[in-house]
Amino acid sequence: MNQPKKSASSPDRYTITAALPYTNGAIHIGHLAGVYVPADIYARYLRLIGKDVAFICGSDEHGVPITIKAKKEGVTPQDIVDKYHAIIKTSFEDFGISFDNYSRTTSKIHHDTAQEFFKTLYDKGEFIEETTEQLYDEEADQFLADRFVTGTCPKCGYEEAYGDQCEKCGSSLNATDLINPKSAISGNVPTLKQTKHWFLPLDKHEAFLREWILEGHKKDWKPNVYGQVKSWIDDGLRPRAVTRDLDWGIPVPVEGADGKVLYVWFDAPIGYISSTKEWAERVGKDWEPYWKDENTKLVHFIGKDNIVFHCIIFPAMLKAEGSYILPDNVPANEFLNLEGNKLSTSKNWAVWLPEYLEDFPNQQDVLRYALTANAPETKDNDFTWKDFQARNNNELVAIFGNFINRVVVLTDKYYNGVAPEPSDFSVVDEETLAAVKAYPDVIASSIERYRFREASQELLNLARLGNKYLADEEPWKLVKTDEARTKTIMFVSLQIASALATLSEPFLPFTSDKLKTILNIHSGDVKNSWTDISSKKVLLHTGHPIGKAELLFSKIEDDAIQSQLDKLIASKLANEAANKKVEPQKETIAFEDFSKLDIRVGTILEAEKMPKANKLLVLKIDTGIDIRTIVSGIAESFTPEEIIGKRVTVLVNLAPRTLRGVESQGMILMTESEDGKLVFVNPDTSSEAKVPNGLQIS
Ligand code: B3M
Ligand code: ZN
Repeated sequence: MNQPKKSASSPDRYTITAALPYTNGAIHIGHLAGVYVPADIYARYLRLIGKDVAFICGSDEHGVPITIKAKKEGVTPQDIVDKYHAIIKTSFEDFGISFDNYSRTTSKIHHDTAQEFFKTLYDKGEFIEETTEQLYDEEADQFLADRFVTGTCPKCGYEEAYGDQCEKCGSSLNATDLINPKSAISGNVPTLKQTKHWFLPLDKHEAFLREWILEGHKKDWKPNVYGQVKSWIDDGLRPRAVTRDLDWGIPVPVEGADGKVLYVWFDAPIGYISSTKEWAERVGKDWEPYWKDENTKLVHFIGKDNIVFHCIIFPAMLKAEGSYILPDNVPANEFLNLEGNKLSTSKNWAVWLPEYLEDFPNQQDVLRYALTANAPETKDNDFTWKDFQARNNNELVAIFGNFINRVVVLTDKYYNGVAPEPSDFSVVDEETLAAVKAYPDVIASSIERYRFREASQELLNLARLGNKYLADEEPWKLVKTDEARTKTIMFVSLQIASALATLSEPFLPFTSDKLKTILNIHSGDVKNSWTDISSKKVLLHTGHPIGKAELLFSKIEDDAIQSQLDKLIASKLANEAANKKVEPQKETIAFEDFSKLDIRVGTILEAEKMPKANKLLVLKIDTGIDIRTIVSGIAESFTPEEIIGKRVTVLVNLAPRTLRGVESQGMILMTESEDGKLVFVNPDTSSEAKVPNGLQIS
């Protein structure tokens, strides 16, 4: 088959993929904000404008983290993936992520598809077969690659880089690149052992990647994505092993590959293809156009740590295979932090979706909205519970919900819930209706440029417009004096409410649904598409009956927010306690040794910084026997001013030592507090008594 050509016109068919989550834990807000909510907004929007969409995802069930977790818990990797696949799939359904198919990479269709793909490249001679020395853990009797090995990143010096990638600088690595490698299984220093593998020669595809991305997508790819890709290509691409010596994964389908499986990053992106096949089979479609027709637009939604795999390795695989289209865009997001700290599964610094739903039942849209309005689109961003509360109370409740509620309540009260007949439109009415008609294009333009934050704010602006219109026109005052004018105002307001019901769907699918039910526009001739809002004269006709008011959003009180913050603090403390490294007690000493110490209470008379030394203070101490100089290494914890006059405990018979040319005649006793701060061993300040020689211990 020939490499398909790229079409410039707006396509009718879209294949939208969202990164396949690793099946070793639940989904948290970082995943939702970075990948799944933006992908879902995009897919829902495209369906609303009538495009043919395949929105594809599934569980990534191979890879080292899963086997490590299984080992730790004493269960099989299959047990782990079965458990988390179910949890993750439910979370996506709960949050309205509208995948057309959610598959898993342990499925037969995926194993077959991935093996076939490998076999095609193998038969075409697209791999280099090579025996090289790889890291090996003698004790565990196992080769170490990917997350089985950590060490220092050769690019940025980060000390906990993995064998396939540095999470600090994003570089993709080979395990043997790591400086000071250490086995994640035993902690041992690995040895080297020969083994045969198949390599994809990325260097061979460099020219194509350069032309396709660096020249072809300079303008339309996000700067963060383009910049990362450019720096990798400029660094020079090297062959990359696509097989591993492991027993969990997809067997390498060629002779002489016993005990070897496909590298997880080789099989996982093929998961997009196999999941599309599974979907097509289920709904009776042909999968191939979704991956091979030049009129299909392929878009990968991912987090920034997956850029290299989606922009370099997978496209090189697709190109080498020859019959596939390439992604049109890879709108990767940056990372979301939580209350100022990096989200972390191992430190339990996260908001997990199942827990969120327990604490905020039926409030999926609030989280979707807060994460979209504050999405890490161009830089890392922080999620705070205060912001979440403000987005809900000040925007969803006070603006969107309030507008809808007033329209529905007043229509019910004045007209028994039936849309009234308007008379002449005023200039304001005409302007308002014209403004409403402009919104679909404004929001669409933001969505099509992957600016979901901006799009969500435009949606809110439409609700603002409605609120302002009602506040300015005051139908509740006019109803007593001008019946005709009141009807017109309510008619216009109902048009705005109707537009909101449709335009909110990509962002707030549950709310949109509820609103359509309230407005009774679920079906029939009043069901409006995205484009109808601009083109139809009337969205909701005179005489159309609507339902009763129902609150779309409710206020979130301070105590609900406080309890989330308390939860986070509790998990931080638990984590610190679990990781606390207490120095073991030193060797026992004899009383005779201790009694040699001459410890007295002194007073600091003077203190100044030692020139050119960050840590040292030069002190003048009144020891009760004399006034002497002591050099103390406490300058990073105390300023001279704050310790002058302080009573301190002094070891006076320590042999003098010269530090930076100053003779130090003794030592101030210090220790560390529970939280690791340097503190004085304080004499009892109420007593003027000198601590006797040898300290009375009884
Ligand atoms: N499983 C990595 C991740 O969750 C990964 C994505 C695969 S997409 C083909 O970060
Ligand atoms: Zn690095």
